Amino acid sequence: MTTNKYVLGWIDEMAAMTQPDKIVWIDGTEEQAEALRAEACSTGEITKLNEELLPNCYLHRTAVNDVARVEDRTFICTSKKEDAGNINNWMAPAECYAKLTKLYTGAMKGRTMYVIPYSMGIVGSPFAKYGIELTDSIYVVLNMLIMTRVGTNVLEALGESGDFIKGLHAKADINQENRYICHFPEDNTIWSVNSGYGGNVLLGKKCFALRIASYLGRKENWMAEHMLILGVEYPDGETKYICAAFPSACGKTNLAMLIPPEFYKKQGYKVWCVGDDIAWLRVGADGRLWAVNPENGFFGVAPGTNEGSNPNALYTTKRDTIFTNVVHNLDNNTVWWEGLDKNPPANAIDWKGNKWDYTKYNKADKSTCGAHPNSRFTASAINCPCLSKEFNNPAGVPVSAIVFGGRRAKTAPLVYQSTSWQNGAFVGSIMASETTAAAAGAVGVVRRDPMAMRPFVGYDMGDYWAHWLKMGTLIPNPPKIFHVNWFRTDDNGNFIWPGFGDNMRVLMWILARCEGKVEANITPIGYVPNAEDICVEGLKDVTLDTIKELLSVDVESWLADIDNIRAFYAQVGDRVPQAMYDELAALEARLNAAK
Ligand code: GTP
Ligand code: SPV
Ligand code: MN
Repeated sequence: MTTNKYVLGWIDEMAAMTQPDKIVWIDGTEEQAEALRAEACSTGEITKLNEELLPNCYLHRTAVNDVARVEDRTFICTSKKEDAGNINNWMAPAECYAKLTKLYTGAMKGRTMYVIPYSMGIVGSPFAKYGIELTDSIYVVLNMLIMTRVGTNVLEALGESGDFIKGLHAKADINQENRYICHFPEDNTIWSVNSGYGGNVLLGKKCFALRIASYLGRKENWMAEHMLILGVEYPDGETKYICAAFPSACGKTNLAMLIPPEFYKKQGYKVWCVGDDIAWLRVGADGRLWAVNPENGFFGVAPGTNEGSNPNALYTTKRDTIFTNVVHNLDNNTVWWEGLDKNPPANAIDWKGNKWDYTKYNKADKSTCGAHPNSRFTASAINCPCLSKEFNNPAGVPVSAIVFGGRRAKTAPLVYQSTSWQNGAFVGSIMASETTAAAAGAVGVVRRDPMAMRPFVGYDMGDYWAHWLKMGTLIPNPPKIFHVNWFRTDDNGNFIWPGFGDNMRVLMWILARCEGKVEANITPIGYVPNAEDICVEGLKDVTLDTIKELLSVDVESWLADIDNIRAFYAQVGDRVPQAMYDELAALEARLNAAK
């Protein structure tokens, strides 16, 4: 398939270590993919679903101990510890290579090593970066075929160059004690072992397109961010683009595919999805920031996806999709998850592979769920009904606004706008969110998650903030920066804001601000809308007073947060830019003045 000596030499070396029985090159053809699906079905690795109801769709269950990213087992292996920073786990490269070599040695005996040449971004475009993943999992191959651009054309585009990301994945025995997700940014290398789950093993995604890419972006003056990209088309046909960074399982896929409320639809507004998880951002020749989605599919959260919350995502999963850790409905050989509809299947298997009794389901007890809370669908971008026509544009789309957001029951208002790029970067640096099932560990605990990148920055967090500030000086016409929170709750713990499609109402205020078409109130934290400027037309339970409540800035709770932010900055350490401390001091002073 290639004569590239860097590729061939590296594969020889990895094969000598892992000792597969055979090596199969993935060429990107449908024939090969079909043969692999058949093989995986024959071994029970995947199950073919009802061809009439869900054509070309499959179900897979991962090991019970292997259902989410494992942040405590994820390492950034730079030669100097301080370059990985205090927020990342670090291991010396030599030590890590030695430790993992032991785990990889002979790990593919009796198995096949698949060689997946893939591109993040459109093959041949200036934005694109290439990778090769070696894996012993057909499930990984089938997912990578959906999530990235795979095939011989990648090898052709790579030519004889050694500029590619070397990814090695072995399932080994899925032993969580020996699970490691390790990044060697100085060697363009990723080693993953003892997992078979999503973000741990689809190495093009978080490992490459965020951790390694953020490291490269810092060196090359661009940005790799955990952001969705969407376009809002106005009735006159013009489209404005927004990037939004929310932590894992906090609403990126949902926002990226939103269907405008009736009120906007009637006027001719449309929303187009460019990406739902990762954005690569560069300064364009026109002085604006331009975004591409380096992925080719969606690895989306299944629970909660339904006809009301996200019909576009649901439609996208109706064909050519791999479902992971959802409920198997045995009556019609389809799938189900909590929040799909009100009819849980009576004859069903849960995500662990056991018979599932839906009558025992209790919302408050996650262990009674049929689908794992982090169960996912892997679906092709081309099957998405609201996919932007710019999806395959190698130049990307120009970004008008950057939006940060998280899950905050209190404190953060529905929306506010920063006062400058620097202040916006500060707003990103102090982001916080309640943890979700997307990563192993406790759920619902507020933690600081700067720019939604805490688990994904491939270097020191302070240096990452400095890079944000530097990018501000390199973009003559930068996007405006905002913060949103769809998750404020009332005293009974219910969400106050309806969210989902109605988030369009907030996006319209954001875009109006970008165009200087609407005034705002300056508060200690930034610009907050006049309540009348958030359109509530057609909303049942939301009045002007509700909006006022959602927009209120509680000075005391913000002040209470300042100490926590300061402690977090101290934890990030010496490389926190002075400008961030200046912004923090200025925020505190404004809050005190407003008391
Ligand atoms: P990753 O793929 O993990 O990076 O997550 P994501 O940010 O794409 O999250 P996603 O859109 O899949 O949302 C995850 C969860 O948030 C689901 O349970 C949704 O139902 C819920 N959610 C999304 N948008 C909203 C919203 O506007 N309001 C409320 N209340 N919940 C939402
Ligand atoms: C996330 O956790 O942010 C995801 C899913 O998008 S995973 O690919 O597993 O990281
Ligand atoms: Mn994500």
